[in-house]
Amino acid sequence: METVVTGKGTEVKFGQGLPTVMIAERINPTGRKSLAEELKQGKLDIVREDARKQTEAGGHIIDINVGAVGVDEVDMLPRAVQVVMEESNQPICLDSANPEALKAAIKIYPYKVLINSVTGEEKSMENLLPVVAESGSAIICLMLDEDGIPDNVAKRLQIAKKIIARTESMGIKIEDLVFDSLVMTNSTNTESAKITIETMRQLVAEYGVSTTGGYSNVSYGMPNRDLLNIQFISMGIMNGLTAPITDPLIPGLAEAMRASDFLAGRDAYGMNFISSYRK
Ligand code: THG
Repeated sequence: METVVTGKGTEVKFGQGLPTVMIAERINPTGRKSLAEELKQGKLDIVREDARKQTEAGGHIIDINVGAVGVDEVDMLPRAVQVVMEESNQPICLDSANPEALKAAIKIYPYKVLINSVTGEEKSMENLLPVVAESGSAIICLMLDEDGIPDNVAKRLQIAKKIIARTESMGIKIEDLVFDSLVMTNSTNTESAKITIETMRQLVAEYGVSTTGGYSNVSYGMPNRDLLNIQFISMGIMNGLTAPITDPLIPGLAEAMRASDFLAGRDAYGMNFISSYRK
């Protein structure tokens, strides 16, 4: 099973057994005052620069999140998409909780997009799944529902199964679903990272689906976040993580991911690993 998204002349494929793909997370004003300020003023210079830098650093899919207080996402998300398309041929991931903003952005993107995200909430599925079915997009599925984020593996899996059943009944292909088993900071609950990985492992064992997650969330509130993020992504890769949402500018991350792909049997004969050390 392969998930495919596209940009101008570019096709990005990911899935179980395939090399891990990076969804580049930097276009996101959360925790970034300068970007939040710029977006509020209707400017997109940082967005443009981040699209370029992340593409150069090997980001495969560019996540675009313009959600901040004082920003009209219905206006700004399509404008940000336009700017990212000018700087990069990589496919994009539309990161918004606003269905109208997602629809407006999908309308102007002429390739196959990854939508971020639907949840197991009735309202969310009603709003977004018809859009996915109609536009032929792929979509990230968060394993939470009306009761919030479950603190255990079984409930998260139950929500994933509900989404699979619903999408199947609507003719949405399972390879267009990318499951997020929910990454929380491990600083407030040291079982948190383990629950995320165990949920993913069990879902992959049963369905062979593609997976993602905001892997940088794991290190909030901790020193040496880059180290924690790299380690957690590596652990994810051995357990079926196919496309983490992360910062491609983290020094050593791309190398660590290639090492993990090789060790997890996702890089036949180590060809990618070896060729990255040839001149
Ligand atoms: N799942 C899905 N989508 C997501 C998330 C998820 N999208 C948003 C988020 N979580 C993933 N993206 C980020 C982006 C940035 C950071 C973490 C996750 C981050 N930023 C630094 C901070 O806030 O301290 C600032 C970085 C900088 O200034 O350079 O940590 O879980 N589907």
